[in-house]
Parts: sequence; structure tokens; C-alpha cells
Amino acid sequence: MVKNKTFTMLKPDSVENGNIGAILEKITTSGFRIVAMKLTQLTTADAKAFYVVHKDRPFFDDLVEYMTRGPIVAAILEKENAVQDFRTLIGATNPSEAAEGTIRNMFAESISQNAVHGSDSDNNAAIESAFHFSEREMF
Ligand code: IDP
Ligand code: MG
Repeated sequence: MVKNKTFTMLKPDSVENGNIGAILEKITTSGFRIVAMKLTQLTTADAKAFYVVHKDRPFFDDLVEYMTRGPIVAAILEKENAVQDFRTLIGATNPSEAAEGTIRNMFAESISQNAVHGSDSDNNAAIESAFHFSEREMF
């Protein structure tokens, strides 16, 4: 099978709550290889650009505030069927609807503060990866 890539962020709540190690453990034991990774922090302009698709939603300002309030871990992950399998691993956007054992079920607080990001398509995975990483940071 051909391996492909997805992009993730461990969001500020995951970093604040000391969950970086536990979440990375879930990710790597689920068969994802880390291609690139960094601890970084989004500026307001970064967050507005990253989530531009949601700019007219009522939660947009809160989302930008949340995503910029502290460091995140950004990473590119590789696996067969990476995008879909990672969405399965993280669970539903609302952690109260996320399946047992998923990352959001285990680590997320609410629909707004939901621990992790996962790309929703191969095309967006490529765009989001390029937003954070240059070619020389990808292994
Ligand atoms: P996803 O992260 O599961 O792909 P999206 O619909 O793309 O979900 O929303 C992006 C992010 O915006 C979510 O992860 C969450 O942090 C926030 N969000 C989504 N829907 C709501 C909502 O109804 N209220 C508050 N925040 C939301
Ligand atoms: Mg999304």
C-alpha cells in the first residue's frame, strides 16, 4: 500500500495539560511515523489564515484566541490511508461524541478545546504541512 501524509497540531490545551507525551505515544503506537515535528506558537494572523474556512462561523474569534494562547506541537505524520485513519484515531470534533479510546475522548475538554487537529483531505494535509514546515524540515 502507498503511504501518504497528514498534518496534526497538539493544541494549546494538550501542551498546558502535560499531554504531549501521552498523545504522541497514541499516535506512534497506532502506526504513524513522524515525518516532521516542532513546538511552536501561532500568531493571530497565522490562526486566522489556518482556519479561514471558518471565518464566518460564530466560534471563529474564540477559536483564534484559543489556538494562539500558548504553544502547540505541529507535526506531519505518515501512514497508509493517513488522513482518514488519523481522523478515526482522534475521534469526533465534539469529545462527548468521540468514540471510546480516541484521542479526543481521552484528552479533550470540549467541542472548542478539543486537544488535537487532523487534516480532512490529502490536499489540505499538503497545504497545512507547507504552512508550518519547509522541505528541509521533513524527513
Ligand atoms: P475538526 O477539527 O474536527 O476538523 P472543524 O469543524 O474543522 O473540526 O472545526 C475546527 C475547530 O473549530 C474544531 O476543532 C474546534 O476547535 C472548533 N470548533 C468547531 N466547531 C465548533 C463549535 O461548534 N463551537 C466551538 N468551537 C468549534
Ligand atoms: Mg477541520
